[in-house]
Amino acid sequence: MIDRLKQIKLLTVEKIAELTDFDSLNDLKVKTLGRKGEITMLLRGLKDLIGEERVEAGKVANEIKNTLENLIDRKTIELKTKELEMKLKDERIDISLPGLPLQVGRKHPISMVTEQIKDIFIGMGFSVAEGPEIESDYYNFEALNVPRDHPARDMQDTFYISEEILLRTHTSPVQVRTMERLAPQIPVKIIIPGKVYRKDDDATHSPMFNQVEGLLIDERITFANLKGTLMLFAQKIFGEEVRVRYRPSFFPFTEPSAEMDISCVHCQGQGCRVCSHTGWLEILGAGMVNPRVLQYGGYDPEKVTGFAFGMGIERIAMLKYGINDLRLFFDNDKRFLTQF
Ligand code: 2NM
Repeated sequence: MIDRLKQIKLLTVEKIAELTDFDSLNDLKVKTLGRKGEITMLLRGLKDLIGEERVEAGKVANEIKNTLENLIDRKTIELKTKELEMKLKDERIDISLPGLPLQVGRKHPISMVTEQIKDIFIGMGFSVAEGPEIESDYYNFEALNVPRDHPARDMQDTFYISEEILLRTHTSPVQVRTMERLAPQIPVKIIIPGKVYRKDDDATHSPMFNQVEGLLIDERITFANLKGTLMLFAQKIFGEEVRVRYRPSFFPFTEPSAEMDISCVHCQGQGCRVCSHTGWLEILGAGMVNPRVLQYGGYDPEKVTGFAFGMGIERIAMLKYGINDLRLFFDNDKRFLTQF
């Protein structure tokens, strides 16, 4: 029996050394030391032995049992440690790996130019006012001296929500609302930036675009005040060297009305493709506020006068930055937007 025990010991020690996984080690433990294991079975045979041999065999069997148990315990720890090491290696997070770059947005060129225009007029003492983009027919047309049968009200040009409600075609309704709110206080000195809507859509017209309009009402405001203010504006936004000229024009809400041109920013007035060989570029409309509009706003045209003007921001931005296609503003292409 002792020989058999020693044989089992040798074989088991060898197997333990070879094992690489936890489950097989457990199997081996059960097969050798378990309730029906080889050593346990042999120990049961002890009762058939007698005297010295029985004592000796019992001693050897217990020694071997202890040795094997120790070996298996040590192997268990060894395998568990290895397993943990593998798991840690697998789950390791490489904190030195560069992260995904955060895409930081930029100010849109239209917002940049809007802010520049606002800054210039704020510098001349104007306040900034804003108002609704969904307007009534009254504020968008009626109070601005655009009568019922005026072509500007045509379904072709305007987005109607109902007979009376529409998307504003200019920011002028905000001027009227501001006059109503302030009258008869003077001065009224405001600019209104904002989105406006017209029902056309081609290479040079978008159904939504941005405008800045301005209004100054006070005692004895003249066309000379208009000219000086807008010339200063042109030189601040396009550069000191720019020249301006005024041409007569017509708007229902101003009388007299004019359009202001600047000397071509591309050829300095020599004549080129950009200015259609005239040397001049139209940049805004303006005029003395029509007395009827002053009355609609609650002001007495016998006591005060005013000037007003309006410009398209996309057009100013295109001329300032040499952009040749209006649609670039609305495409959201970062290659374009990151150039400013
Ligand atoms: C323009 C041209 C001329 C204008 C007039 C008014 C108001 F409300 F005071 F009558 N606001 N804006 C005006 C005048 C706008 O845009 C080309």
